[in-house]
Amino acid sequence: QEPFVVGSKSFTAVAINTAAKAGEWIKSKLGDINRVDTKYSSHDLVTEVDKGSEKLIRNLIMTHFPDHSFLGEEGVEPGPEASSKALKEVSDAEYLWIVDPIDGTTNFVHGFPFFSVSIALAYKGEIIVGVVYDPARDELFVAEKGKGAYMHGKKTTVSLDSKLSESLVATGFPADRNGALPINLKGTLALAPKVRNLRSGGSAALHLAYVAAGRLSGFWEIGLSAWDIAAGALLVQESGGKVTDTAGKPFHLAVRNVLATNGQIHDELQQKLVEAEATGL
Ligand code: 2AM
Ligand code: CA
Ligand code: CA
Ligand code: CA
Repeated sequence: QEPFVVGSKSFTAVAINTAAKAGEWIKSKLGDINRVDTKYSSHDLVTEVDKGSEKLIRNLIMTHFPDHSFLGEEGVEPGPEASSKALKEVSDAEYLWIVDPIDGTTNFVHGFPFFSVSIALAYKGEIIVGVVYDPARDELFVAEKGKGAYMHGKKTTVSLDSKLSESLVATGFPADRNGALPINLKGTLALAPKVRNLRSGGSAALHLAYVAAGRLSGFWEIGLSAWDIAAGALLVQESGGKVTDTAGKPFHLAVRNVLATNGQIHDELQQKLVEAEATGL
């Protein structure tokens, strides 16, 4: 069976249209938020726009593919245990849509224009379509397993940097201030002097798209969930890059600590992260 198409409906076309519609709606709500709620902690925010975007995405996808399964961030209880459990519950789905309705909610709330819509489709546990849309810049990143990755029809390829000292690298500071943040800070401390410079934009999905497009040579973040990473991981792989967990193990949907690079700097970056974790702050 051809996994990309059922009948005449292209999964990728639906993913693109849905991400574009959701993104446009989100953009129209920028600066027009009535209420911000906290989820797990005061660092973990959610708005009506997150929920509305997920509802819009879910409705569109389920209208096209009613027998597919759907995993969206706002349909899951907050916290790392709940997100792992939710992924397990849908792990035997044939077709599973994995959706982050706004990746970068903190940015969205503050009017910092770096956030995205992330939509991935997995077939028997393997990601086959990944779409990340940045509505603020109207940039659309699309990948299909085995068919490459594109930004508005132009093939994306990872950067050629082979030295950390010539690499622009991004990370994300985890919302979990007790476990994950100190680990990330050790990595940050170890890498900041080694790389050309560090960035932290606040949308894991968009950082992964930037690695795919060669704008960043590497990205790592710990304490993420499948909806943050799924689409972006395929973008990086299909652009010639490498995705593992921060321990260097192969990427899969349950990975929470992600390292994505152009391939060239992967082992060195990974080694530095491992060394850093073993040191004290
Ligand atoms: P979100 O905006 O969809 O919540 C910021 O470093 C990145 O971490 C964003 O991609 C953000 O996604 C993600 N993230 C994962 N878990 C989070 C949490 N509990 N609180 C805030 N951001 C989180
Ligand atoms: Ca969130
Ligand atoms: Ca997210
Ligand atoms: Ca989100």
